[in-house]
Amino acid sequence: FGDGPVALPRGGPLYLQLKRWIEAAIERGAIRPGDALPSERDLAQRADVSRVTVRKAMQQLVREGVLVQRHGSGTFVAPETRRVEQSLSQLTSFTEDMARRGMAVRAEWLDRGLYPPSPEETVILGLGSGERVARIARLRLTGDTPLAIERASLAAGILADPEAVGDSLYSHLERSGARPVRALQRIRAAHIAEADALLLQVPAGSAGLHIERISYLATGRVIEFTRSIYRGDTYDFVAELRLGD
Ligand code: 16G
Repeated sequence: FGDGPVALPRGGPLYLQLKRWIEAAIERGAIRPGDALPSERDLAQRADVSRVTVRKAMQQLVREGVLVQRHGSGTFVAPETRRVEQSLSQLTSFTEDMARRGMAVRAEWLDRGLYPPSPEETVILGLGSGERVARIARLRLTGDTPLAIERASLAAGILADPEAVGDSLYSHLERSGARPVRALQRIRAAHIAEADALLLQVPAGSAGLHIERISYLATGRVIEFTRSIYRGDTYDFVAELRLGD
């Protein structure tokens, strides 16, 4: 980043010129993830622009998740998040996926309990009349980094006590002889809405992947209906494709 004068790239409004200059400095590694940016006043002097211009450039970069602001201590380049590569051809659990990569996982419970089902849950899970639904909603993290929010619904006949689920839903199901063997998964692009963005620690409106999984027992019975939102900046879903007949 240096400490000499800042030569702004030409063209467009000043705050955008400064924004581009900061982005370029991050790109060439002159300032790294986690590093503090110079103060507003210092940057304004060096680039020969007003502090309002500096603030505007920084605010935009904070909204885009490139910079983070910590009250009282300044503005920093956002910490790098390691991307996770996730195969689309195997039915695995979050815990298993992360364990395979040597990443420690943690869950924060957002909700778990038995509820009267929504019409959608009744149809998808094939619930009998009067049967309740077990809902478990979790924020899934590795260390301090939130990766996804998962909201699973299961028939109460299968998961009578949602409180009994430990760290892994699939291990719990396995112990009760009800681990799914097949699943249909639908992935869609989504903007992360404000409440979820807060939990995932990304700016509201960031790119996310909305994933729906319906999984089945060997008998063909639907066991799980899960809606998840994964951070777009941390996940790559990968499938191997082969030439068909
Ligand atoms: C995966 C599944 C989710 C399942 C969970 C079980 C996706 C998008 N979702 O995260 O449907 O409920 O694994 O994980 O892959 P657990 O056994 O660690 O609780």
